[in-house]
Amino acid sequence: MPVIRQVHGRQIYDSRGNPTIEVDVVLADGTTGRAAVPSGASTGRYEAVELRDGGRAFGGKGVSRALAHVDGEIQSLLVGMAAEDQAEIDRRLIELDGTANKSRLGANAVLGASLAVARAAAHAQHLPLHRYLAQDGQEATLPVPLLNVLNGGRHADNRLEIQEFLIVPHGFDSFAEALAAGVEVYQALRRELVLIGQRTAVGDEGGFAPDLSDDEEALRLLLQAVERAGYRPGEEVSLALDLAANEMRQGDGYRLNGAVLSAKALISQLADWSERFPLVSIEDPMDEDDTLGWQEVTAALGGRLQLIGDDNFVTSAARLRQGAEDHIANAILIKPNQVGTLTETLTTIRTARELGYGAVVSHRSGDTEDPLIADLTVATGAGQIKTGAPCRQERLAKYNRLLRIAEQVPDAPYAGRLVFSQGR
Ligand code: 2PG
Ligand code: MG
Repeated sequence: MPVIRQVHGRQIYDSRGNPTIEVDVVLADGTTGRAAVPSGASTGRYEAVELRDGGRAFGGKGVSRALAHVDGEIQSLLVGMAAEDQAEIDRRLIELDGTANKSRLGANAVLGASLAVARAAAHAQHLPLHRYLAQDGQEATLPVPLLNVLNGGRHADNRLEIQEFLIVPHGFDSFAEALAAGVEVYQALRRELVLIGQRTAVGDEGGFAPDLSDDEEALRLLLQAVERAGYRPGEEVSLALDLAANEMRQGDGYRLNGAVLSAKALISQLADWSERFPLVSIEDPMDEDDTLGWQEVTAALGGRLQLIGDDNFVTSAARLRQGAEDHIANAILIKPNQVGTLTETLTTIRTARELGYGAVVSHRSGDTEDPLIADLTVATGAGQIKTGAPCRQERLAKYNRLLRIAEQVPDAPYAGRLVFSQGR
């Protein structure tokens, strides 16, 4: 395998029009690998740190300091190393940074380099990235898409407190059929919104952002859209939520529909919804630091719903292990930029499997045309991907990439019935 000859970062712009980083890695024989870094809005306090410039330009979101690290220290470290030594490269990157949260070099700088190295190595081996990333013995699996079709919270300028209302087309035989169903439900939802005189403008993740004030009405609309599109709710298409409850926190409680609920009252509300709607999964039902609330919601609903930890686990294997000890959640959201290297991301997915936790690979609300998480999801057999509505090309880049991958691995199973048995 040819060694790394050059590492170069450039400023590009993400789907919200904020600067972000793209990195090119060039090997001695001219083979290249490129990767771009996404960026969140409802970020967890424990995430690895994006290095931003501060100051006036781009509202402080410039990335010139992070880029200087890519072309400087990171390039000096990586030149001469073998691109296929991913684990060693990531170990050295972590060491070079020297902080617990990658705040010196910036997790954006480190992740861009880490991912671009993997792409270069895959190209050098003439393998599609999902094949190159496949871990020993891990069979490719096409994931269930969790499509965020109604946006609220920090992702839209409406009154919905809950950040994401998702549809989950699990009851199908292939990824292509499942995605097609997701697309049809999305279009049916648009027609429903027009009928009730709501706007059909979309939020950051391509979901509609109608000016509803009642979060339950959003669930009703989703259910109606599933039915109008001709699918059986709960059997073919189910529903999911991401509360992103950090953002709903008010004092000791949670803001919902103009009231402030205790954790207990919020859990009753979620339990009630899970009986009246075909809900299969709830992400971040509690604040990242509300361990007690998390324990209560897991005890109450963890037996029948997937409960995903995002802001509390931040793709960290150590935080996930702690969560398992505390009996919190039964699944983890996987966002490579929350942790900062590819190797740590893979380790966390493996840890989830060992602990019997589900793993849902995820985009960020600010994302790019880079579809890398599609390959990551297939390669690791994670079984679920959350990458927005079937709208806005930075979201479709991932879904479309999965359609192409599905043709390359015709024998790979679709995870739908494996992950969600009927209604779970
Ligand atoms: C989330 C993500 C992605 P953000 O909360 O799960 O949907 O949002 O990237 O803003 O953290
Ligand atoms: Mg989330």
